[in-house]
Amino acid sequence: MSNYDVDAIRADFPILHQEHSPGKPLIYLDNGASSQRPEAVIESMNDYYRRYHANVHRGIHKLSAEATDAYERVRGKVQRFINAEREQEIVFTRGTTEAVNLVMQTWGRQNIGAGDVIIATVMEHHANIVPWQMLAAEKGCTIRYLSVLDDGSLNMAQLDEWLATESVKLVTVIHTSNTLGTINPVAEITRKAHDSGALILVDAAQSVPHMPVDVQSLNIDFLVFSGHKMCGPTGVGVLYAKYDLLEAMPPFMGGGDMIERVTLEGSTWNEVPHKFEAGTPSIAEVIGLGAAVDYLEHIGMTSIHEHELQIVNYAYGQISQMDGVQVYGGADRGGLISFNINGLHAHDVAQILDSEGVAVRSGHHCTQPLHDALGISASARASFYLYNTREEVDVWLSAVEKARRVFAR
Ligand code: 7TS
Repeated sequence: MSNYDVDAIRADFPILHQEHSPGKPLIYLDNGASSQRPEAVIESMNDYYRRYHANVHRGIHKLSAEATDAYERVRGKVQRFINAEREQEIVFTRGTTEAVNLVMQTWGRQNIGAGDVIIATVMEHHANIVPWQMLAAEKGCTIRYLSVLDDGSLNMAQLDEWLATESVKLVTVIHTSNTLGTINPVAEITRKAHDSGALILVDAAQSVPHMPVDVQSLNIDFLVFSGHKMCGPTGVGVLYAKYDLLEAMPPFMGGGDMIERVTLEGSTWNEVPHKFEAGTPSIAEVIGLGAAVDYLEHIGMTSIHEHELQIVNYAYGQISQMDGVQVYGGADRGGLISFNINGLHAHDVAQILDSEGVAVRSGHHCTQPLHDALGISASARASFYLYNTREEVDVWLSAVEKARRVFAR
């Protein structure tokens, strides 16, 4: 893309302008775990703390009104960002993990019982497996996991079969795999789930930060993501759910802010979405998330996605040619690559790359069942974002090549 100015984007991120060690620039390729923040996000939080910090939803005074306005404005920004129909469909959580647990403990407990089936996939992050396992232990429901084919795609024949033969209440799927990079066909999966009367929960932790996601055109029931993977702060995430679902769901946590009236005998609940936001929320973090949404929209999610595809297609083309290097997943992918070098543990690979200034994650990336299915215990992963460059990919590739030559047996 001619008008995508990666140098200008990099200039917005203070953390990127440092040397990892003398003579070696920092090359940050661990965006799947957490991205970096532009100055505008950091500054928005500073500004709140310096100028108008007060609690939200409880004060008449000026600072509290200003903080409440800023906090609630972000709900509208997030609504527009994912094209939700109503602002009230946006619930702020601490992150993706908390959002999945919220759905499990409220909608799940109310709607799923013994004999019911939840369809998930082998490539889910633990955050979208463990809560459902907890529900299954409590309710006696069953979880079935779609297997992953050699090209990194989901076994859609299993989906058809289980939807036709089982009492499926929920289909839940990772949108972009944080390990394989696969972008799953969420529109098709949603259509099939709905045709058989099931709802869908999409784990969008690795998609919303990287490409346009439109919950209305996809017709998604529940969608979850985290602020810290999309240039925002830690400690804030989003649950999107259709309004009628939120209305019917019981509260998640009890406490201040989520009530309408409390007596010693009992309580009634505040309206949606406040019913799900008990206690003082992460105010600065929500404000920072709003600045992150502004920042990403200013660049454009389509442009960011195209930039990442250029980077990852180049990177994949190069690394998949290297002898003695295993790459997981297919050629068609979002902006990340998990790999192993024969004869080296992934942690050693990450350490060697770190000594070259290149930050990658190693381990199981919270996808142990997927690693089991791949027959490995760990992998190294380079995950790209809007500020990464082809030159950085080249440094990563030569560090991988060096590790392979010098250390692999
Ligand atoms: N779902 C997916 C797809 C993820 O990639 C992650 C975090 C989560 C859920 C959990 O998000 P959290 O913000 O609630 O922690 N993934 C990773 C990763 O790939 N490496 O470190 C964290």
